[in-house]
Amino acid sequence: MTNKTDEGISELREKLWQARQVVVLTGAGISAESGVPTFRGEGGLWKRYSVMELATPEAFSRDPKLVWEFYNWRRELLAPLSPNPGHYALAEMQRRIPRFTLVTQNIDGLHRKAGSTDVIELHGNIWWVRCTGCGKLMEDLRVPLPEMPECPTCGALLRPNVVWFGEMLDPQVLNAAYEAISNCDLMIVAGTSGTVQPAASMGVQAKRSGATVAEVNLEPTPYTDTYQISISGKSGEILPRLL
Ligand code: BV8
Ligand code: ZN
Repeated sequence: MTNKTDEGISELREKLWQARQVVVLTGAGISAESGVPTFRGEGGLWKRYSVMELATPEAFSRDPKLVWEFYNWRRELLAPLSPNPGHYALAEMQRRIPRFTLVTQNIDGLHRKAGSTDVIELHGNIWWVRCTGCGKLMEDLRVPLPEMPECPTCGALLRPNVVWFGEMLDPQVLNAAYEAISNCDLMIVAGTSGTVQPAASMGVQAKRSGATVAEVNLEPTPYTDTYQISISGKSGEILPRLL
């Protein structure tokens, strides 16, 4: 007897290979099976650190050393981790589906590591730093970074090139995401609790533009009843079964 998950997977697989344009939006849940702590789950970041306190421009201007300690801790944790079958399945999907856009809230860089290209990283990337003085952007894989890393060009303090709470997302990044979302006929929302805006509303926006939206998550989210398809389970197991 096929359970709800099997039914959901076969329904989604059929839609996926008929779709004209596909968008996938991922959150921390897609990296959980790689060993990356999610924000809200067991052992999640939110429990150990008040992310809302630390991932803000106010915290950085008040105590940049503490904020860098937080990001260096995450960089050290992330450095040895690898993509999981969920990341690889999305990279394979991109190779097989002509009009495919991957949008992620994650800053861990694991989608790129798995071979996905042109990933729309809504909240930036923890492996990139930006100069608070001259704005210079560069990838810096050193683990750990110096306590107060300085710009090689102008000597000013560097910051993680991520979007903090209360900060605007890069308008070009946001437009690229909305462009794909408003034109897709299928959107998969995988591994996100749907709590942080503006990413959380993207599935509803796709549905409003006529797309079928499928959610892949371990647990229900505030949007589960809104989406046409909802598959409960691990993204690392479900996404490869769509190929
Ligand atoms: C903006 C980068 C507006 C940094 C992140 C009050 C005060 C301040 C701000 C606000 C406020 N009220 C609302 C806001 C806006 C705020 C917001 O939405 N806050 C929320 C908390 C209420 N948003 C912002 O500030 C954004 N900017 O709105 O600007 C503006 C307007 C005008 C002028 C100025 C400004 C910027 C938000 C970006 C913040 N940066 N990350 C860093 O990481 O250090 S957010 C960060 O948290 C992530 O990127 C991600 O977006 C979010 C975590 O969510 P998830 O990814 O969903 O992870 P979570 O742990 O929650 O859930 C995991 C899910 O996976 C679960 O559902 C679980 O069941 C599932 N799962 C687990 N394992 C698996 C699985 N699923 C499948 N398989 C598995 N194996
Ligand atoms: Zn500089």
